[in-house]
Amino acid sequence: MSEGQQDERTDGFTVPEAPCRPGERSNFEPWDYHPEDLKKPNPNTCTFEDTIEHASGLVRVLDDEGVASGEWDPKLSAEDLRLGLEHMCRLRIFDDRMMKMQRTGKLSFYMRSLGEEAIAIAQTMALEEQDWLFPTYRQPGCQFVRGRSMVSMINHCIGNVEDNVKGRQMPVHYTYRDGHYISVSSPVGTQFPQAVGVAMASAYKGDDQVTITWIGDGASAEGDYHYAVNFASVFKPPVILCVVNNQWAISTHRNFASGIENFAARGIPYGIPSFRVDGNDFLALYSITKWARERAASGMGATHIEILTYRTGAHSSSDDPSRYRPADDHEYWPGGDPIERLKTHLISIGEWSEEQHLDLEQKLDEEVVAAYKEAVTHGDLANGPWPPASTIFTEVYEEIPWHIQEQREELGK
Ligand SMILES: Cc1ncc(C[n+]2csc(CCOP(=O)(O)OP(=O)(O)O)c2C)c(N)n1
Ligand SMILES: [Mg+2]
Repeated sequence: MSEGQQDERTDGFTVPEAPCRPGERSNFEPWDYHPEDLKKPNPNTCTFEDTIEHASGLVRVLDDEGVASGEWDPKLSAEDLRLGLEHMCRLRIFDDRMMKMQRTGKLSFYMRSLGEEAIAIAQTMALEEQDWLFPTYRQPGCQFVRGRSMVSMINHCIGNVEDNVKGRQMPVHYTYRDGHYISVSSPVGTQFPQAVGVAMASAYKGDDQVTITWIGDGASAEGDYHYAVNFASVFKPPVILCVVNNQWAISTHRNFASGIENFAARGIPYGIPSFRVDGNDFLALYSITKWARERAASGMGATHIEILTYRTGAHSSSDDPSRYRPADDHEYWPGGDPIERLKTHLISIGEWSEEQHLDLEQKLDEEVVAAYKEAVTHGDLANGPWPPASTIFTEVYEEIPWHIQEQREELGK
């Protein structure tokens, strides 16, 4: 990708400038990465030196015409491919409806995964059921793969009496214990060191759980990222460290978060095998995650993965990206759209059709509408019922500290 605008250098330091601003023409350079370019190292012996090319290249399976090839092709069954497509479509349609709910005052806030659906879906499908997921707010899709009901997700977004976190979290900051999906944190980045710690505990206990975690390009500028990667480098626990480089951190371009364009390469000096993967290629994401899981499970330690993608939608329902980037920027992203790419692939191998796709979309839309109707039987945002105020004081501390107890008594709850 070329950096169009000039960084500003003042008083001996540099202030990065985004390559493209509203009204300008997007200038992503076309990708010259092909599925055959990068070999698959042996996960049980691979060292960081074996991945130097992978950290600066791009692991891909699907080419621009939807043809799968190369060593990273996971050779999934048509059934699994269709399931992946279904979950991605489910997430997109769910997001679309929920965003409309937010716009009509039925939810207070919302965040979509638009353009990034392949990440949570493919990567969770590539893991085992017992594995731990430490997501950001941009990977709610893991929960569909792990079987969470949509009604339960909507109950949380509304904050009604059936919200499993009883209104303590913002909407889309899900937690899903049965699916080993750890609570999304509003302060970004905290999940990275926590995930490494949990993976260390798994190694210590000798259990068979692998941990995966994601962090955004922006949040990877925080200390949390660097000390998590350092702990992973030293203790070599079974963890998969993913940096989702979607080009933006709200209105801040990714060039504010790293002095080098290549986020994957930051794992190399830590001695961790590091890969850059096409984040809109379902098959490549599945494959690299399977590889990293196998490596982790065999006691070889961490894998560091930069997932190269583009945040097609706004950061959240509170953001207006047309203020800071060209409105049609996503249309020029060289990785295209993850759903279209898997759909094209399935059609090209004779395992899907446009008609089936339309039927699927209709079925999923009905599923979302029915789930919303059921959720509001447990209370809506305007009228409740909501969790009782007394729950502010319960279920956080095992023993309530005196100052919280004092506040509770003051409130008379
Ligand atoms: C510690 C902390 N700092 C700032 C914020 C405000 N904030 C929320 S999301 C965000 C941008 C994160 O961007 P990135 O890490 O790239 O993730 P993305 O939203 O692109 O998935 C910021 C600055 C926060 N929630 N927590
Ligand atoms: Mg980002």
